[in-house]
Amino acid sequence: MKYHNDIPQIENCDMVVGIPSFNNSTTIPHVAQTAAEGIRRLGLKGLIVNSDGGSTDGTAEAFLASDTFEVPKFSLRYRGIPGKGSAVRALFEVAHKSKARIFIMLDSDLRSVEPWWIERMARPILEDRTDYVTPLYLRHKYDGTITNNICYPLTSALYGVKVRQPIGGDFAVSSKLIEVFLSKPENVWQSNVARFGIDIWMTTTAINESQKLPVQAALGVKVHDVKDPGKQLQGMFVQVVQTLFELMIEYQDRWKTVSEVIDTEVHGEQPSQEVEEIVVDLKNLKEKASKTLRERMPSRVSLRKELLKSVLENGTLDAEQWVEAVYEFALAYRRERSEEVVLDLLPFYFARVADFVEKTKDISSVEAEGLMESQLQLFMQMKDSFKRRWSVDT
Ligand SMILES: Nc1nc2c(ncn2[C@@H]2O[C@H](COP(=O)(O)OP(=O)(O)OP(=O)(O)O)[C@@H](O)[C@H]2O)c(=O)[nH]1
Ligand SMILES: [Mg+2]
Repeated sequence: MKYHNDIPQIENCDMVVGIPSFNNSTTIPHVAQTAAEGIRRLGLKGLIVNSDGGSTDGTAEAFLASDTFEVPKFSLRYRGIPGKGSAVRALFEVAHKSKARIFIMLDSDLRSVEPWWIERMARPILEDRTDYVTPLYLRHKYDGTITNNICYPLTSALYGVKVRQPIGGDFAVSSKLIEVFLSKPENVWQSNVARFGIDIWMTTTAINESQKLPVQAALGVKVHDVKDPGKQLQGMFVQVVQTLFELMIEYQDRWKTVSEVIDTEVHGEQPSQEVEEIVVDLKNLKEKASKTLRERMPSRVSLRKELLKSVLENGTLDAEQWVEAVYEFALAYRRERSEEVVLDLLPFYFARVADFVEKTKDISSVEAEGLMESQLQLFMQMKDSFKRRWSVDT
């Protein structure tokens, strides 16, 4: 079947704000209204589009009923495999059709979005300084554990640009980069990119294929619907990490030439806001790490005994051991190209988070950021030997 979204006739405009959704009826009206106010303040001709996955709670209706004053809007039901990425792909098509200079993506469960976010994200593209803007949030030290332990340090170390929130969900993209995204082969949309892999795919593609560096927009705190890590995080972890590992294969000729990491420009001042407290059940997390490993001893990856022992006996893994494990799993993934390899990494990830929670229990979120930086340095230090092994490993 030829892929095709039912996109209505649309007039050309300057900016499209796209909102993917699945059962977000209580939060989406606020996101739509805020986006409209942001567009109005910029004085641009805008369009707000919801791409829904077949919500049963009246999300599309709630979106359409929201007050976006003079800014037009419509809601579409995307085609393709169910997932955030398929929803976003349809939004890329809308942006392309409308000839908008800027596409902005906002998550539909956002509570902390403000009208000024639109200007913050759009300005670097309006000024032709970049093709891609990532969010920079103030986050609690225990929030964003997939970002902190793998997406941020591995992406930065591999490709040489520090992007603190590569999978933050709120992005701005130039029309030129939208064309690059839409030119990718159809099979991309049969993979985890059609699900939660979309964010890391966009960011990695932007870093590698845009002539310009990304810019980060300071957006303050991110408040959104909280998920139950035990139930919902596993699927997301696999989808994100498998996509990341796939991209390592695709862009191997690029990351192999990179041996330094540079800072990424931040647009705007971070407002002074307090982050909400997050409580983690450390004992439970440690038990979960060792239990998951007992149930799933990795058979496709050769790991030093100390690493296994640390997870099995303590339910923790220090930063150095974690970096070693991640590189080892990346090599195994390249050999196997199987989701099973990524599932095998889960207990080590739980153990890494447990170790981080334990070591940072008495320090602030700002101080904990220092440990993330050291972890990034470890990814950089061990990259050389990883690269050598990648080159001989087939
Ligand atoms: N259309 C569509 N949208 C989705 C789907 N899954 C998620 N989304 C949207 O994608 C955005 C991000 O999803 P969330 O579930 O909030 O995930 P997240 O905030 O990245 O992840 P956490 O940090 O773990 O909460 C939201 O706007 C969702 O409504 C889907 O299957 N279809
Ligand atoms: Mg969310």
